[in-house]
Amino acid sequence: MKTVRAVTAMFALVLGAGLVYGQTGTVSGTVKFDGAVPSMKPYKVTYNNDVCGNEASLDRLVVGKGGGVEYAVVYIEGLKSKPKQVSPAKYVVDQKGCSYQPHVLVVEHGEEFTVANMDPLFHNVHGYFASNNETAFNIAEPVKGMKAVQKVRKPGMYLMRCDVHPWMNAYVYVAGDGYAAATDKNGEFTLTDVPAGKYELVMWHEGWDTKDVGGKPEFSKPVEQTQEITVTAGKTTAADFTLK
Ligand SMILES: [Cu+2]
Repeated sequence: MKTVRAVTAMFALVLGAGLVYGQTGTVSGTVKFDGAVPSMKPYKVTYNNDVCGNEASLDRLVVGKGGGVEYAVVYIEGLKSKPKQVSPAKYVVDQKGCSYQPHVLVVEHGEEFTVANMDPLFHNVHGYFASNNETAFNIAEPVKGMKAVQKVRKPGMYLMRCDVHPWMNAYVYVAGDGYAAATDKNGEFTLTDVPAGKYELVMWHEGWDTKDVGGKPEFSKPVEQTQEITVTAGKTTAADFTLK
């Protein structure tokens, strides 16, 4: 076992491409909801019910066992780009049953992502810069099986909505430097290979208040929290956030 580790370490030294082995650490923690979780009213679907069902969840606040908040995005700002992974993940958002899956996607290094239509009906994927609500992209996907590849060069948060089904909403966070993660169903996140140093860690949550404006849900402002962290080489720094 020790030999394997030593060999792995040697390879990391050689393959690190300028990154000296041992000078990075991990940041890991949770986003939890404190107190009674507000109940989220489902959206009443009045057409395309055969595919979309009769009610749709807006997925604005998803809290699991123990209060863990899914779909928060945690990121570090102001780092140089993370070394590319050997085999980069494929980033895909499916439209299935008139819902985006996953609800929040983190795309690293400005890679492209794919939006796929798994439904036998027309979806129109309308992407907005979340910061100012201006259109970033607009893709019609009239047929089941259609896939559109999006290359987003500007890092930041994007909101996707469907022009046909107003309840459909999802977020894509394009992490320019690669140090970002979405929380899982336990509210947990992990950022790996972070160079040792002091940083501002940001937690972003979309916010959960909605207002019905002529049948289209309008969303409240996102919640953002920051904390200072110190990343130490070879260690894991704990960082927890609380929503209430
Ligand atoms: Cu749609």
